[in-house]
Amino acid sequence: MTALFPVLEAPDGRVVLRFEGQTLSARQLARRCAAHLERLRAAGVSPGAHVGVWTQPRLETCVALVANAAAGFVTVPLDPKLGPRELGHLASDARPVVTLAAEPEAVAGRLPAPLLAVDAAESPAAVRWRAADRAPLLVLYTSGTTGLPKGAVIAASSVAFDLDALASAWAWTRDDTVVHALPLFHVHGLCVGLFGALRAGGALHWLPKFEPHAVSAALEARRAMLFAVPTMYHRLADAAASEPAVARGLRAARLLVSGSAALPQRDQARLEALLGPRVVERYGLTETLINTAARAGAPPSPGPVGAPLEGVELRLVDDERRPVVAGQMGEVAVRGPNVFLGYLNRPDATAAVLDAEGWFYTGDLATADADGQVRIVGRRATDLIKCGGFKVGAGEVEAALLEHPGVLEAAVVGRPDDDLGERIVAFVVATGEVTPEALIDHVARLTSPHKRPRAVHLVPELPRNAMGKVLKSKLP
Ligand code: MCA
Ligand code: AMP
Repeated sequence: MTALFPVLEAPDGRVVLRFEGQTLSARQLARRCAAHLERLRAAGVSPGAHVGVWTQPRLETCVALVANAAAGFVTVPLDPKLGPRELGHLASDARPVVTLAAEPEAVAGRLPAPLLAVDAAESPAAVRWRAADRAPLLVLYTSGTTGLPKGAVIAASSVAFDLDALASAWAWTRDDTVVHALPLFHVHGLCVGLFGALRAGGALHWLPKFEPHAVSAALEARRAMLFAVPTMYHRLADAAASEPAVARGLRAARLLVSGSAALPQRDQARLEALLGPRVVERYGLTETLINTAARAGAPPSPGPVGAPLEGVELRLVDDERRPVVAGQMGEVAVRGPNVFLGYLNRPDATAAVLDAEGWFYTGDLATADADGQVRIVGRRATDLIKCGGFKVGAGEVEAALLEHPGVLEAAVVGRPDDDLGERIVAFVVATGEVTPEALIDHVARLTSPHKRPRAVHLVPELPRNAMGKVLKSKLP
């Protein structure tokens, strides 16, 4: 079995990481990883332990994530903007034995586990890198329709398998630089972006904040590949329409890849008119990593998210989980080495989505062409909202609203939005004087700010059926 990042086994002087004018060669990265691992061992932490990593926008964050992955420490990535609600849950659920931060002072006291600094030290010590086996690599928290987020446990072998399949789909090699401006606490930015670039033996240029000029300049500098969510492509299309430099940078890219939510046809068409080549889409979930991808160089076909990756089985099923007749719409079920190990401490939730034969039920509705091209057409649960590529459970936002003393009842829905895909909208029955702005700020403080409603409507009552259940379809 091979190592997760072969590039660290015989590291050379080629640049593998770029961030804000700083670079690290493979050799420097390997030495920084070795120093990091010495630090963990000195703190009494052994491989297999849950280690929290605050994903602050710093080069050292990448080093901590790579070192943990390469040496068998199970990373629980922590969004520095997590609210007290999510943090409290995570501390008792994942129980990290230690947390790591490039800027410890910014997150001190936020979790009970001891906090270690990740610095720029290097060590010449030889490291035994882990094999990409079926043991846990990551615990990634993902929202459900109700309750608090669940920790999806991802095996190293799943990440290795999925990245190799993507590399083959996109002819991704050590000559490629990936550019992305995604957070490092989800599959897209962390697994596909950071780990993918290193597994291919190429480089990642990570931008701490999404900004069209910075993205296009980074693409142009190295004929790079761009990984981004549809909201970013929407904003890039706006910028490219009025600013030639942005269009030039995008045109120089070797491959533009969109994922995490549906790329609207309108933005796809705008980009094609401006740039020529189409943006390729791929489809995945936290629990399965990437399942399907449009192949680089394949003839353009608007709409589909591509065919299943090599080694991934995909079928469409009805409400009883029986395969649908060819050509009909059904729920996407997938099986393969990419599927996760289960939710941490939640056998009930795992059993609800993963059957005895290894099929994972995604909740996404799709159709498939005769040649296997998959087209995502909807979602079974209306209580899941994809806002800017972040999955947000309506129930989580409702629970946060109900913690405000001025809120009596709350119902949260996703509404179509040209920029965000879906916008989080709340309908609230208030007990007294409370403004929509105060409620938005309240949710942004209690949870991650991206879960905040973009609009709050104060209403005298919520529509309900005879049983008293809120009828979200009747909301204005
Ligand atoms: C705004 N902010 C606030 C408030 N309002 N802070 C406190 N209180 C408030 N009321 C802050 C935010 O924290 C943020 O700070 C800044 O203001 C702007 O926030 P926002 O308006 O939410 O940002 P945006 O412009 O709407 O962001 C768009 C985005 C973002 C950049 C596209 O949505 C994004 O990064 N999306 C990526 C999601 C992703 O990676 N998904 C992958 C999931 P600051 O600027 O400091 O941050 S993995 C997945 O889906 C599967 C596996 C797959 O297929 O990939
Ligand atoms: P997450 O749990 O954040 O990993 O989100 C996974 C969900 O994102 C999937 O179940 C889909 O609903 C959605 N998704 C990801 N990629 C795409 C895509 N290319 N097109 C449509 N939906 C997507």
